[in-house]
Amino acid sequence: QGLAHQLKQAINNQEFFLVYQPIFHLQSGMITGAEALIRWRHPERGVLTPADFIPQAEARGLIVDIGNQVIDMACAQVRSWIDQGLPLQHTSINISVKQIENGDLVEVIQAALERHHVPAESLEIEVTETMLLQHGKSMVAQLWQLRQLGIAIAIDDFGTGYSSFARLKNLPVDRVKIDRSFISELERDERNSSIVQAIVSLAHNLDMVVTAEGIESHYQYQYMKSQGCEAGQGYLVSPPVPAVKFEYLVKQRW
Ligand code: G
Ligand code: G
Ligand code: MN
Ligand code: NA
Repeated sequence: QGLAHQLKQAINNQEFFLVYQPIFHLQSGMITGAEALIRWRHPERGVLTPADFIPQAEARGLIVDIGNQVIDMACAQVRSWIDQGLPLQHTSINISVKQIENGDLVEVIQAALERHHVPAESLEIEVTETMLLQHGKSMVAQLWQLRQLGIAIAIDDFGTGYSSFARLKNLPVDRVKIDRSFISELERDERNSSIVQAIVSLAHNLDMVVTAEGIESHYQYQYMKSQGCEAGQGYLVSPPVPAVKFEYLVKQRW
């Protein structure tokens, strides 16, 4: 049976689940946020990662249903973390451009927040820089609506899309996530340090906070901290993990 058919079954059988990667405050080392990342517990093939199925789900028009489940699962998890008293500032979810094109993203998110009694301020959405570059008025309008609800907006994979900061300043963006390709090359190529410095300083001038993705070494951690970058994410602290492991990590670094 084809993947599209299996994906439909997976939606009906709720075979998707979320893992969470810690986002840490570089100054204190505390975990202050999470990025929710989808996984598929495939009945025969085991656990699959987004690269194995997200492109097909997008091509077959199934990403909206899947994305709706992601929003619901993430809100349920955030509610549980609030109830446990975990000191998290934000949990972010990745949004596909198709979810925005579908037109009901604002309503879907608002309904999920209400269903789980989650304050909008606890949620962040991640859109890629490429999405922002390619899409027009309707997308920007929806982002403003989400921002008005209190949801934070992050630009994922920043630096790979060649967006101009002139354009960024007119968008409701709260956070820039520097793509991990720049972080991983920091030690090897001097020019990446300049790029990273420029991104941090321009983001700060636009009142945005910065997260460095893919921090794998102490050097990278210290370097980004010295540049005034607020937050980091990467294997140095933890890969994406199940919720229970995530809670343990938060408490360990509290
Ligand atoms: O966890 P992993 O490194 O395999 O994730 C790879 C990519 O898959 C992420 O960078 C992200 O862009 C995408 N992704 C992860 N979770 C989701 C999700 O829930 N929805 C969408 N649309 N993309 C996701
Ligand atoms: O594109 P997006 O930022 O949403 O992707 C997040 C994904 O990046 C995670 O799912 C994870 O698999 C991957 N990732 C996170 N931290 C690291 C890291 O330190 N090194 C590498 N190589 N990949 C990472
Ligand atoms: Mn992301
Ligand atoms: Na990224």
